[in-house]
Amino acid sequence: MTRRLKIAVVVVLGLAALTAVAYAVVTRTTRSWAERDLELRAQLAVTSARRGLSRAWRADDREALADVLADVTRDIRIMGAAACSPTGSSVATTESYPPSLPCSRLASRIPRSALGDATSLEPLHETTDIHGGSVHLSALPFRDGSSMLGFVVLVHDLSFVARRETAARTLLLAAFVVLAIAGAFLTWLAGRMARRDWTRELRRVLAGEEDRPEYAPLLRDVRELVSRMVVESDADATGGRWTPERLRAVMHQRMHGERLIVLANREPYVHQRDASGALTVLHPASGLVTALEPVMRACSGVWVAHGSGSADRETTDTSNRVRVPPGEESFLLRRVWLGEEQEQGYYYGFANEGLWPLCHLAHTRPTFRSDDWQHYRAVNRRFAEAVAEESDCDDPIVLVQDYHFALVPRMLREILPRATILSFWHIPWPNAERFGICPFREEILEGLLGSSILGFHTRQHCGNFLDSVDAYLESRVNRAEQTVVQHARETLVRPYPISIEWPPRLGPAVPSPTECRARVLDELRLPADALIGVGVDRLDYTKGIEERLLAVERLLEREPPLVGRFTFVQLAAPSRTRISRYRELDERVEALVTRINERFASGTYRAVVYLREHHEPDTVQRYYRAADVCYVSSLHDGMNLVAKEFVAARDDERGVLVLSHFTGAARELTEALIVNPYDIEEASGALSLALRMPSSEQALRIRAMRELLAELNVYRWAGRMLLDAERLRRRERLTGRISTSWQALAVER
Ligand code: ADQ
Repeated sequence: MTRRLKIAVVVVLGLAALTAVAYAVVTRTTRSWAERDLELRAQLAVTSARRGLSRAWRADDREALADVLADVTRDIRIMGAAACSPTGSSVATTESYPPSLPCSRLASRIPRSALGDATSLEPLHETTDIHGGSVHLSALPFRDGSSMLGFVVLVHDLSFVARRETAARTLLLAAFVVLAIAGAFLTWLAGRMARRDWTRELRRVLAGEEDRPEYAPLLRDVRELVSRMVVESDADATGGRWTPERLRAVMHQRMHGERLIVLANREPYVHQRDASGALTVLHPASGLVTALEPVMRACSGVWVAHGSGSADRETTDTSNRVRVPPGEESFLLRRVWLGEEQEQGYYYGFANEGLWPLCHLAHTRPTFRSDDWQHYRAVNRRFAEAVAEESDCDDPIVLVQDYHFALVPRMLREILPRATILSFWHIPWPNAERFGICPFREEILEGLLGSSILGFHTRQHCGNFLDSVDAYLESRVNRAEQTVVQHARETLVRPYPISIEWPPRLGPAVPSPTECRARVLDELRLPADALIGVGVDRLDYTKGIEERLLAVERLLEREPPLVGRFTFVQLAAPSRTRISRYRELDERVEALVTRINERFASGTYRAVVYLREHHEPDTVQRYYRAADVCYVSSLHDGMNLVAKEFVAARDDERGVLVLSHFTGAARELTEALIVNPYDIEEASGALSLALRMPSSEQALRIRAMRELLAELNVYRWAGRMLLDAERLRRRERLTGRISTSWQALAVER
């Protein structure tokens, strides 16, 4: 049944019920009015015939009495009348008086006072049925002075009441039909007029002739849709899905082949010397690197990052540069060196003990120290200068990445006022109230507003940022356009949900899912029919690793047959271990794993296999491809690329993703089993469901998610930002609005 039909049925049923109620009320009221009317009429008829009745009754002249009664019954509604003695014997009746209502029957029902004597009779009025019809009878005591002669009975025909009721019912129904038609017509008319007015208003607002705040959300959606359509139409121009080739073409055709400069704290390749002294290259466990590295391979350019590896210095040239990826060498990595104290204050202190917990709702208190802030500022300036050194023109395109560099956009704009600065905040942005607890909030906001475009994963994070600017800065926030104007310069604030490369770069080195499974079973000494769950994370308190393990424990508790058969493998790369909160998490996870394993121990069986170390991409892929279920349980996460990587790894269309509602990914991967990670019962239920899910359903879900990832890949993420930047550059060039104020500001300094 369609929604409209349902509404119509409900309305009709409602009207019918209303009519039935109204009908019952009207019938009852008409009847009681008619009865009351008859009682009064009976009283009146007897009173007017009182003299004749008294005379004939006293004289015991029954014939005369019958005549008087016959006079009374001349009223056509009175069927008959009778005069009865107090004891119930008939004194006189009219011819038409119904014999089924003898005086004797009525006498016993006439109410009397407690005295019970003949002087105490009281009137009786009632409606009764005779010969299939309804009559109303009134038995009225009749006295002559102080002596009670008896009672006079008047029987009224009630068929006129039935006729009145029928008339009232017909009238009521007609009134309802007329009202319903009139009501429907008026509603339709009002709706049409309202729609016409609304459309006119909306057109005026869209044309910019009127400013109506209540239309702001709608306008924002329309504008975003239009800009998305423009991007999509650009897509058609160069063709289909976003690929590395298409991204490269955008750079060459639209950005005139200008080289891209990426600034990120983490470098994509870390050179290390292992214990034996051999040189190794490590791929860091970082969502940012996972996303940005394919973009750089496609576009080339230079990646500016902190050189953190033990062999980083010896592998760079005199300008602190090295070509990467090893063997491919498609872009440059420029390393910036930081002293121990600087790294401590800027990276561990301000970025990871201050901003990280500030932006994640994961119950860890942010710590802000002014020393850390000084280091953060100094290091941001250092990186801004390094980016400027890497720039070979005065209007480079710079991609500033993440919360480590909130001040860089403004610093860079002071050095290069014409630069196109695209900043992306990889973690959530908190609401204004929470952001307000940061003692350096104004400087951070001002820093970010040096960007041409500022991107977040979700619309909600964009909204939170605009609210924060509104609350703490002197600036003009345009919510409809999603822009902020400060120092006569505009920053676009937009959602660009990040993703992974597609097609996934599994490469020949990664064996088939069957081989991966066989290898994992062998490595972990598991039986052939084992069920495998997997979790892959940096060891971070935002990832909900403890909650995940508790859900595994609960699963085994509620489903004992899984004990000995289900094993959960947790890959956890140690992260930020110089921070006490991370060391504490490390200990707690270790203790939890031990407790769960002891609880379900039998023979060599371990419920949880905890692989606490960094793993190279091949190993991570092997576990993704071997697993029956992957559980991503973040308590709060910008996007979470592990969820997307798992789906990408399953080209066999098997495996189930259980995904926390609090990740950006949950908005896109809706075919995953979405759970609240805090709700251990719900999460363990989802794990159980995942392990029992038929392979046909697994395939349907994974296929749908893979199709989505093929469309919304990281090349599209970068492409959309670059196309927006290109439009901005074109507009600025055309209108000559390259900020003079910033130039002036730069000269002043
Ligand atoms: P991260 O917090 O790093 O990213 P995520 O997006 O899940 O989180 O990426 C983690 C990456 O590290 C994945 O590529 C994963 O394969 C890898 N990894 C995890 N554990 C590993 C291990 N033990 N060994 C080796 N590799 C491991 C931040 C934000 C996210 C956002 C990304 C990208 O916190 O919300 O999705 O940036 O914007």
